[in-house]
Amino acid sequence: MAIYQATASAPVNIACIKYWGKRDTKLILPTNSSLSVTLDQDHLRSTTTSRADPSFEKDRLWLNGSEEEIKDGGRLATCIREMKSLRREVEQKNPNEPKLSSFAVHICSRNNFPTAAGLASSASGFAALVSSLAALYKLPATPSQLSLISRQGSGSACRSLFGGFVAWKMGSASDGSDSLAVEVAPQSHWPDIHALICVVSDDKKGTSSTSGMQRTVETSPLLQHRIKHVVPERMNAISEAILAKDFDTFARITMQDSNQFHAVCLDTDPPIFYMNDVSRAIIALVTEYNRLSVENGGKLKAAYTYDAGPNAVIYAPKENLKEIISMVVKYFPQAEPFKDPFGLFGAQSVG
Ligand code: 2P0
Repeated sequence: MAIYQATASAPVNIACIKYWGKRDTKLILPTNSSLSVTLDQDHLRSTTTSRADPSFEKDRLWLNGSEEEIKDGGRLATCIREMKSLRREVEQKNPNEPKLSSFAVHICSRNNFPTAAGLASSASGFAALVSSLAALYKLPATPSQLSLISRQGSGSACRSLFGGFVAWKMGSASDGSDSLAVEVAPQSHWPDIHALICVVSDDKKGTSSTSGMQRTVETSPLLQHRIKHVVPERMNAISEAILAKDFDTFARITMQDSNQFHAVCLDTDPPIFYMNDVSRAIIALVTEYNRLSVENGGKLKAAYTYDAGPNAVIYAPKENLKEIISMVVKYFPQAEPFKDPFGLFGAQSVG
């Protein structure tokens, strides 16, 4: 008997221009475009296996070994439904193809990084889920087409369909058909850029991104300014900086955008705080490190960025990484060197 099964992986991505706010919460359409760097496929990633079988009674999903409920009309159900609908098109065109779209699927997903590290896993998770179903269903879809579906699982997941430097174009269509991810440049274009992840705290965050961003949309005047007057220019400028491999501009914009995202959180009513004192101390350290370089006629050497939590991601050219790690360990002496399967690319516990 034939076995219909496929496995795919997708890495975590870390935004330089932050997505924060939806104009359509059901279709997950953002209030601004965003841009991220997808980490290396060998490092932090989700791996998902999907299997279709006529004996399965219903769609089921296991995440890191525990079964998750697939709620009717929820994000998981939407992604699976959309993928089955693309499969149906394949079957209509090729009547010899097995009718996998009529079978239930069992999906098993694992992250190769500890969930306790406090790193967002929904981006890699939904990207891997959609990629594994695309492989199972032998879909002719491009990564951008698949990003339209992973976006409906979790907004940031659309960017993990590509490696390297990726933009999520917010689009303008009300059905979401042009709100998709595109490649700005592959990782091979600028392999010198590395990401150092500093795990400040592995506590679960107080305000989820999904609810936090909508409270910001409803209450923050600063978000309106950001959407109209800040992000469009930054998207162009950082894309140009990436294409020109201009780390100074890339770093400046990345830090400015992280700061504005957290300012917008503070401007929310009631305010949302994601960074803590250790996060702010790392900002001070990177700022001082850059200041010394610039004062000596050099350029920016590192860029911090923070998502919806206290953990720092530091982007830097490879030549600066050793210096940055020893600085972090020196100023945060409780830092335990992370058991680092990733070489220089991994995490450092500093909290
Ligand atoms: C980002 N974040 O661009 C921003 C920066 C957090 C801060 O994408 O509701 O988990 O699932 O679409 O994708 C977090 O938002 O939210 C996020 P949903 P998601 O990476």
